[in-house]
Amino acid sequence: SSVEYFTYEGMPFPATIFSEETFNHVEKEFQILDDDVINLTYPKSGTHWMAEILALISKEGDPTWTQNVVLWDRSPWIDTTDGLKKALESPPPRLLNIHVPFRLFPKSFLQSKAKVIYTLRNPKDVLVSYYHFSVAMKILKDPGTLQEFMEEFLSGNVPFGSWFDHVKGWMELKDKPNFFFITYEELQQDPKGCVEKICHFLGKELNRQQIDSVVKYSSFKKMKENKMSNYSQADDTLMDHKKGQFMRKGISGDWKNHLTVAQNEHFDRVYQEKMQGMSITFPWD
Ligand code: PPS
Repeated sequence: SSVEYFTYEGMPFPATIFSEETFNHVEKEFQILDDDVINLTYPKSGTHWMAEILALISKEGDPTWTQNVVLWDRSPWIDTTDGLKKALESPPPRLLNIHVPFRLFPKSFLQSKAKVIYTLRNPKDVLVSYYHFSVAMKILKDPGTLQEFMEEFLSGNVPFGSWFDHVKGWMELKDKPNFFFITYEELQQDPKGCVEKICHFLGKELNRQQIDSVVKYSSFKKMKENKMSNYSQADDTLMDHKKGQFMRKGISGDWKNHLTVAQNEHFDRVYQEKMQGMSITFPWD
């Protein structure tokens, strides 16, 4: 299929939902408000999961909102043209999603008290998830084989660029008091403990029952059943629902079912080279 891409700051983007004008506006003009909560991720790292958790926390675990309003209306993606428009029309307090690297993030953040939650995921699982997503999304280029897509991914030639640059750029902020980072793997291992930590970070004290409800309704199973969160509402012009499901597997380590030994070794070499000097260790290291 012929899908039109444009290049912004060295990264390729489909022209259907992104634009240079939007990226520019987001970086230079968008006003982050002190009570904004920002869900920040590299694509396929748990954006929807965290968006569901944050929406449920904001309603003390009551699922009415998440079951009646589609996820991207509760928490617009401000780096898309439609999402930016929605965010600008939304009354505070806002929940906002964004995928951009630090250098393209709203500059107004630096003077604000807004809280940012950065979720990262094992990049091998990100690769596999991104690959399947690209197969099903009509607005993304046909990824070819996994081998071909892996090369593009490792060199950062995919929407939102290099996973390595994204993580390295954002990790510089890790000690800021209004920045919280968490991994998809920790969320899997201890969802309750993670929800408690997120509540604490947000200054939102929920009781035990409310915490349990957040965990329950943000589980993969519940989200897969919730048509407001499972992507089934995505327009046919965006996604070919016959070619794949957004709520695909929702597990850690699926890369083992997809990468060959040689591909895995190659990935490890690139990872080591790009991440050397990082002082943080991740659950997959
Ligand atoms: S996007 O398009 O960038 O916003 O995608 P994103 O939401 O970041 O990532 C999609 C992957 O997250 C999985 N997912 C979940 N895993 C566990 N629990 C819950 N509740 C959950 N919700 C979404 C989703 O299945 C995608 O991962 P894969 O590996 O493809 O299954």
